[in-house]
Amino acid sequence: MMHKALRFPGRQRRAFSAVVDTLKHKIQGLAEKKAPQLTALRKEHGGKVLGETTVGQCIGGMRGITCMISETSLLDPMEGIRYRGRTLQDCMDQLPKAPGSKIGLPEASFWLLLTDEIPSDAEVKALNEELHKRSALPESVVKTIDSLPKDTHPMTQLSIGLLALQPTSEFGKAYRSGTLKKNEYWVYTLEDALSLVAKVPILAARIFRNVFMEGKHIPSDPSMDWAGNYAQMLGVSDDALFKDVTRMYLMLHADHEAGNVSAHTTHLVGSALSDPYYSYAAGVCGLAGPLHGLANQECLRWLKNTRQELGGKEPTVEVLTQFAKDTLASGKVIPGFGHGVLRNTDPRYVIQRQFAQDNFPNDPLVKLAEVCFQAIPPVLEATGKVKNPWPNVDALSGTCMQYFGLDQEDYYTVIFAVSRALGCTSNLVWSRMMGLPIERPKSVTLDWLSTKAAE
Ligand code: CMX
Repeated sequence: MMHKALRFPGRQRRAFSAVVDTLKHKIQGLAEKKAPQLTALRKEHGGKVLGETTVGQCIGGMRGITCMISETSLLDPMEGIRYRGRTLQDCMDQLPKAPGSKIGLPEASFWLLLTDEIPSDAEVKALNEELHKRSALPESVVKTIDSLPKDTHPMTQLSIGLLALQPTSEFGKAYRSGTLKKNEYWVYTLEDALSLVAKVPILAARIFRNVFMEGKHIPSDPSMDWAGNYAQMLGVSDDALFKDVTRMYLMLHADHEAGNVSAHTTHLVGSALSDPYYSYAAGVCGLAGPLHGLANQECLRWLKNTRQELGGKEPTVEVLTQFAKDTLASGKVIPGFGHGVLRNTDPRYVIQRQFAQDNFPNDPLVKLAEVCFQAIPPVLEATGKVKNPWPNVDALSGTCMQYFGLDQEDYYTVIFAVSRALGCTSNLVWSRMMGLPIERPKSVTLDWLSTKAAE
């Protein structure tokens, strides 16, 4: 059931600022428009077959099985992701921007994912002010993070930090109080989503400065936009373009429908009514896998190793072809290439490539990545098994960051996670709004499959 005509609880109403009220009314207004659609789908078309599940899909990671709802974005194999129907280039063009910047603000994409509306400049400003108000980390969380051994991987630290924040969950507290009604779940989920999004860059910057900058921290600047402030807290470059590259990174990685590992994990854990901190901490653990988000770390490592082996020689397609073949022969994947759904060059790669070409085309790693773009797809195609030999989002994100001095590749997936918080938490709000139930797909044994296959 899509929850409609919700009267916002009085005590919550007093606590919310005007911008949160605006967000709630926009989300609720959209939900009311969609409610008849959801009801009709459930009641009149619940038995409609969407496709057959094959033995191959059951063994093969459930590829292509349509079995989940994500309202925030939709992925087309050839065109790439659309946030609420807008391509990423539309988002770059249409979303409000920081003064002097050409990049659509990621926090504006958060608004878009939540409401299906491009926010006005004033709405984004108000949202930023609200996020700043919610951004302080409790002392207990600061202590937890500061006490971690510096060789703990930054992604491990991030998931620990998110779990350390869990006791602040408004959803968790309200649920425990025993008075929370089902049609109020989404309001408290939104409350947590906003606080989590507000705090995650502060937490992520603290981890960076603890691990790589001897624990010397840079205070948050409440006059700045969400991503620009994160960039200045990282403190690796005063170049205004570093803020832009961070904004671009955070806008492009925000959402990729709900079937990928991090989004699906967040969605699955949230379906048990675990609060957004539990759910997204789990999603971050999934993002930390080398076949998913960690590929950006692996990709830069691969490029750096390749450059070292080149020993100052100009990279050529022939040499890179051989390096790619050697990687495959050693049993490893080539990071930054291939995709579970996309069958074309990832538009997120295309936008980053354009940014690099416009701003620092002569950087040695950018030049190397360009040669990779020519050399690697034919090598992957020649294996005869890789379904998409083209570069994905992770092929260039690290290269763009290292140009500005952020060359600690072990940190790259944390930046991905700061961004993905936007999409994953927006999805949680909409899952609770739609009243989606606990997920429980069916698993079978090999013997069961063999019997079925023989029928
Ligand atoms: N290098 C080497 N082999 C690759 C490959 C790559 N970049 N991409 C796919 N393959 C291999 C697969 O490992 C698989 O081999 P086996 O049959 O021996 O197991 C075969 O080609 C078929 O795979 P596929 O159907 O084309 O791709 P999958 O849906 O199974 O996997 C992905 C998708 C992304 C995990 C895979 O392309 C890969 O490992 N890429 C490198 C890691 C990477 O960049 N991941 C980031 C993806 C984006 C993100 O989530 O952030």
